Order: sequence, then C-alpha cells, then structure tokens
Amino acid sequence: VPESSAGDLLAAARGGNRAALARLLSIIERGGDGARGVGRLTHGLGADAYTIGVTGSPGAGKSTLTSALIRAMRCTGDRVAALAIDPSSPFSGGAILGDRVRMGDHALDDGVFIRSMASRGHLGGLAVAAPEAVRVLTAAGFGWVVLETVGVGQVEVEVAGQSDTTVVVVTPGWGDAVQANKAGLMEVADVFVVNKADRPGADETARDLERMLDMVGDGGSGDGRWRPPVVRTTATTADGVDDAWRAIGDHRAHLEAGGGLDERRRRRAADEVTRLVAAGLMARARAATGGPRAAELAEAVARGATDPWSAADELLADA
Ligand SMILES: Nc1nc2c(ncn2[C@@H]2O[C@H](COP(=O)(O)OP(=O)(O)OP(=O)(O)O)[C@@H](O)[C@H]2O)c(=O)[nH]1
Ligand SMILES: [Mg+2]
Repeated sequence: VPESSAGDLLAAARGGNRAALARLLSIIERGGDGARGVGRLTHGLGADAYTIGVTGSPGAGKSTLTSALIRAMRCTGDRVAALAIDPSSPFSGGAILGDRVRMGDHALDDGVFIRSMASRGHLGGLAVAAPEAVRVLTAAGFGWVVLETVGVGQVEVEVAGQSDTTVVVVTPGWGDAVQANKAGLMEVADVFVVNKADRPGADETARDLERMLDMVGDGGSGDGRWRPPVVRTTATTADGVDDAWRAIGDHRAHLEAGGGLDERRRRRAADEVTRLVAAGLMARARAATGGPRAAELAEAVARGATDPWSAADELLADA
C-alpha cells in the first residue's frame, strides 16, 4: 500500500469513516510494508486512548464482561473500541463470530467499534500489530481501547500486559486461580475478576487469589503499592460489573497520581521498539540463511569440512 493511500484512509478514519478504519486495521494485521506505511503516519495524532487489556482462559466470559464494561465506558462520553485478539488462529474462526454475536448489544451505537484481529503469521505477529492498532484507534479519536486476548499463552499475556490496566478474568474453581499463577498472569494483573460468580466456588476462588497475592507481596504488577483488587462478577446479568469498572478506575487513578502511567507507557514504547528490532534481525537472519551459500555451508558442516561457528560467522558477515 503506497503511503498516500494509507494517508487517505487515515484521514477518512479520522473523519469518522468506519470502513476506512477497518481497512487500516486489516493492513496492520497483515504486517509487512503496508503496516509500516501506516505506522509511520499515526504517531502523535490525538490524545492517547486509555487501554484496558482483558485476558483469561477460553470461555471465562471476557467478551461478555467487555460488552458490559463498554456500557460503563460509554457513560464517560468517550468513544470505545474493542479488539478481540486471537493469536492462535490465522484465519477468522468461530471465536470471532462469537464475539460479534456477544457484543451485538452495541451494534447500533456509533460510538462503539468492535473488531477481531487474528495472527497472520508475520514476524512479530500480534504483539507488534496490537500497539499499532491502538495508535490508529487513538488517531481516530477513541478514548478507550479494550484489548481482549483469547487464551493464556505467552503472546496473549504479552498483548494484554501491554495495556494501561490489565484485567485477568478467572472462573470459579481452583484450577483457574492456579493456572493464572502458572501462566504469568499474576505478574500482569492489575485487577482480578472472578466471573461466573453465579456458579459455586466463586468465594473460594477469590480467596485463593487473595492468598496468592499475599505471597507475591506488594501485588503483582510491579507498580509498588498497588494490590490488584479481586472482584466477583456475573457478566451475563451485569452483576458486579460496576465493581469491576470501579476497580479499573481506581487503578487508573493510582497510575495517574504516581506518574506510573507515563512510566508504563515509556516502558511499553521501549518494548515495542525492541520487538521491532528483534523482528528486523530475525528477517535478516532468515535472508542470510535462506540462500545457496547457506545450503553449501550446511552441507560442509554436515560433512565435517567446517565448524558451525565459522559457517555462522560467514553468513553473519553478509547479513
Ligand atoms: N453462568 C454464567 N455464564 C457466563 C457468564 N459470563 C459469560 N458466561 C457465558 O460463558 C460463555 C462464554 O462467554 P464469553 O464472553 O464468550 O467468554 P470469552 O472469555 O470471551 O470466550 P473466548 O473469547 O472464546 O475465550 C457464554 O456462553 C456466556 O454466556 C457468567 O457470569 N455466568
Ligand atoms: Mg471472547
């Protein structure tokens, strides 16, 4: 995509054109030069959106909760964008359709924009695409961006952890709380939500989480004195969603009061640049090891005619 047409799309998106916005997000999703062209245009446009990551095990109720939270966010008068990010499936799948259905409540609200992003397998993947998508949404004037990630793998945690406030959703049952601990979610959580509190065991799960928080000391997020609150919700009836919303607001106030928000965003920017450097180096490594000389050297290493270190040095010299 030539930069001028990305510029046209961006101008249209800033003017409220949702189709243009969707196209920009598709370009970012695909990665490569197109994404780079968009990425060069979006910085510094508009006040930073406040981003909320929502993560947790499949089916925990993240989309239902997000939909309920969107209603609260809209009461602030700002527009809301929600991205359902699925690193596991390269193509639009069932989860995405499900999200559309579940967030259908907002279909008639012009101030709400909901979209799914799946991994297209490009270097850096969604960890690189997500912050760029947030910048496009910021440029288009959204005040809130929710990043819902499906599952609890490393990338999901990474994407959700790249937010101003990260909400970890678990469901009643010992397993979930323990899994949250194992998957590194304790470290990124700013707010814990025990959803499906209409089911037995919610209180025990909340207690398990509190106990784990006791063990990690000052709370998991590395922000000093903030201890992630544990909130119980029934997202389907919106029971407790006010409490979750209040907890998010409290965390935001905490960050803004202590300079933590700027610090977090600086750290995120540094992480993003590092990811791009890593992706760039990986691209060079692939190019350096994909040619005929690399094949020759591999052959020579296999025969014992040279050692792998020397072979790598030769390829690195040209990378
Ligand atoms: N009983 C009960 N069911 C709920 C609650 N919240 C969500 N559900 C149901 O749980 C199912 C999954 O909800 P989703 O909101 O799609 O969960 P999710 O975490 O977004 O799922 P994935 O994105 O597929 O990982 C749906 O059938 C919801 O209606 C709740 O508080 N109580
Ligand atoms: Mg979902």
